[in-house]
Amino acid sequence: MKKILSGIQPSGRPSLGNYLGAIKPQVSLQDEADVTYFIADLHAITVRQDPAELKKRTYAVAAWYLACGLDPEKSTLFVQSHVPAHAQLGWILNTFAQMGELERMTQFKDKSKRHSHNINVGLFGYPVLQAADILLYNIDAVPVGEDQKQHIELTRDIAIRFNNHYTQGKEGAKPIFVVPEPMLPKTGARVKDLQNPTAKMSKSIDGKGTIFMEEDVKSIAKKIRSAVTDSGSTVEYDVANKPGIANLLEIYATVQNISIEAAQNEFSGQQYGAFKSTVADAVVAEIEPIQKRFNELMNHRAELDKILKVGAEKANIQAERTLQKVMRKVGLVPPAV
Ligand code: ATP
Ligand code: LTN
Repeated sequence: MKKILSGIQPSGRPSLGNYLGAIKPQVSLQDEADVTYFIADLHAITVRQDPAELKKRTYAVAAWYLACGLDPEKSTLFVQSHVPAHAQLGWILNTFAQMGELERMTQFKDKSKRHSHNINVGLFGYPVLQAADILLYNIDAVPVGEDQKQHIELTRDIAIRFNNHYTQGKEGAKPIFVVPEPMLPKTGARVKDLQNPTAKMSKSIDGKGTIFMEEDVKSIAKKIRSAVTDSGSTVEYDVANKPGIANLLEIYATVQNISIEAAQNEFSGQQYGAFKSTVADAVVAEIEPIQKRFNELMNHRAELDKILKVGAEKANIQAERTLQKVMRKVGLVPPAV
């Protein structure tokens, strides 16, 4: 079975874009692969966080994935800081990452601009910790958005460099790390802002164009019914000329698990008003039960703690195994057992 892993930063409230573009497809992978998801709290602190908020968001990410159907029996879900090997391998890999290559990382350049008062060493080394996250678990594929491709490339470079260093000239020596592939979303639901349908729906814009997963369903329906469309009257999938309608068709198709073509056929001859109401009802029907499960889980922290503990125990076993192997290769004396 293919081994898949991804990390989710516990920042902000998830939007419908995060759900349709990341959470839903990632959860569905559990039926075809051995999946591991973790909450990247150590990555989150590379920009200043409010401690109480960080704690709440960490639980919330776990609760969203579980509410969306992630099955802790089939998959592994844990908090990054609960598995010390991430930070430990991260340190060792720092010695295999070059300043020059980290300086070229687009995310580092962007974040240094946005947080110019706090360009800390952790922010610079962020991609090395990400490499450790992945390489600890012999991962084949990493489902990520386009923006993370560069980090996966770097992970591959570090893995190959490390493997070569410790196997070169050694007849029959096996590579230490599995070299992972990035896995870009197949269906590629790119949800657009409902008020500005040529821009992506972004969780950092709190307006009428963004739907938050936590939002009251009445408000969700209202936002969809007042989505910007165009002066025409036919429900057609035409991204260039009818971006608002195309966005709603994409949202509908993804929610219903049908093709865009099938969605378009369903609405042929319908008025925009009726179309938007049907999309609103479908989104609410999908989100409402998820919200209910989310709220239940958030009110039962002990339950969440238990699931995350089991997840960290599973992760620790594999992570420790890789860390010990790496320590031996490097020449660090492993602690006696
Ligand atoms: P921000 O708007 O603050 O930049 P974001 O909403 O893009 O944040 P991220 O934390 O960067 O959120 O992304 C988390 C995941 O959600 C990524 O895999 C990203 O590709 C996906 N995602 C985010 N927005 C959308 C969207 N509008 N449509 C589809 N997928 C999205
Ligand atoms: N950098 C990623 C989050 C992340 C991650 C990972 C993703 C941290 N560690 C390991 C995949 C694999 C982000 O900002 N989305």
